[in-house]
Amino acid sequence: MKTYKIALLPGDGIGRDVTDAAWAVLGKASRSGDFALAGTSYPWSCDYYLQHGTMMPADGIDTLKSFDAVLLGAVGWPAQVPDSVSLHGLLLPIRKAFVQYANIRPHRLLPGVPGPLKANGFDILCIRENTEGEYSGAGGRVHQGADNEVAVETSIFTRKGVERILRFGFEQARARRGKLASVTKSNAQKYSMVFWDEITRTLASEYPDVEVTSYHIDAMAARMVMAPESLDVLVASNLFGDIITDLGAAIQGGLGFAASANINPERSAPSMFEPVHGSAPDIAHLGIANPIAAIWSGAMMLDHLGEKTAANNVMAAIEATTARGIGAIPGKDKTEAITTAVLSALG
Ligand code: GGG
Repeated sequence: MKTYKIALLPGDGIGRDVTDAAWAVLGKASRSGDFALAGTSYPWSCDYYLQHGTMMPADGIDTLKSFDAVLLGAVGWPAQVPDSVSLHGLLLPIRKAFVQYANIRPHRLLPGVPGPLKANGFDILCIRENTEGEYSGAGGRVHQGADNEVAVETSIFTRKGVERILRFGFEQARARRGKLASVTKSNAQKYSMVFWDEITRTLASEYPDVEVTSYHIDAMAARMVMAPESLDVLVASNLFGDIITDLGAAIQGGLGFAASANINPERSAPSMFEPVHGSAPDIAHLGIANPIAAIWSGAMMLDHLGEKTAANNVMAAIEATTARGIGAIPGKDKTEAITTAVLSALG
């Protein structure tokens, strides 16, 4: 029997609540499949930072290398550690070190979930460039505290980075409904985003079966609200992808439903799976966080590991649960009740 080694990084706040829930569901899914999951949990988080001065140990990346996948909860506890420190100390270094350049975020309405829009027939796959762009971490500050203080943050777009994420998007569009929306702001950002548009046009000639449209990020935000059903696959830079996927989460009923996968498509290193939401300190450990986004992220992990039947079973159990109204309305059901319902729907 195949055993997959999974590194569990519950992180902060509700990350811990939802990772426990997802792990219970994945455990049951594996027991009915022909495989096992061996989890090792690491306490890397803002608590860890307060004790050690770093979000993870110096050999943290080396430690994770030996795993088949990473399942992460959430990162951040802004009352104690600035968000920029926690994000750049854990989540971003893992994505970069493991070349998880494709952040995949599916947005669709689960059965029973009352979305905020009238037009509910949508099924969008957002693909966010995950290793460079606006989150490259290149920049600096000078004259700190003085009147002439300056902060500079440079977005880095490489031909290799842009080409590979767009190619990934084209392949996803080809496997879905054949429509790719490339999202930039190339009227205002005349170097990086024009570069992105040029590469999109070049690659489009290799994918004549894919209908490509370029949108500016502001127009895309409006389209996602006004006509989400017109969209299929979206590809965007790190920052734009981060923003439009919170919008995607909102139109699918809330962040509690938004799953994500940080994929290394070449499989040269582990991929990482995490709900889109953050640590939500205001509701941490109250037992009211919706675990569906984390469980769905776990299903994406099973799919990536090649356990398609188990992944489909978990998705079917999530859908059966929300169809019964359990976990469908944000804030209505407890974490435990939703988890129990998904577990029992798994059979
Ligand atoms: N679930 C992961 C998490 O904590 N996300 C919070 C966040 O701010 N993420 C930023 C990002 O995805 O780049």
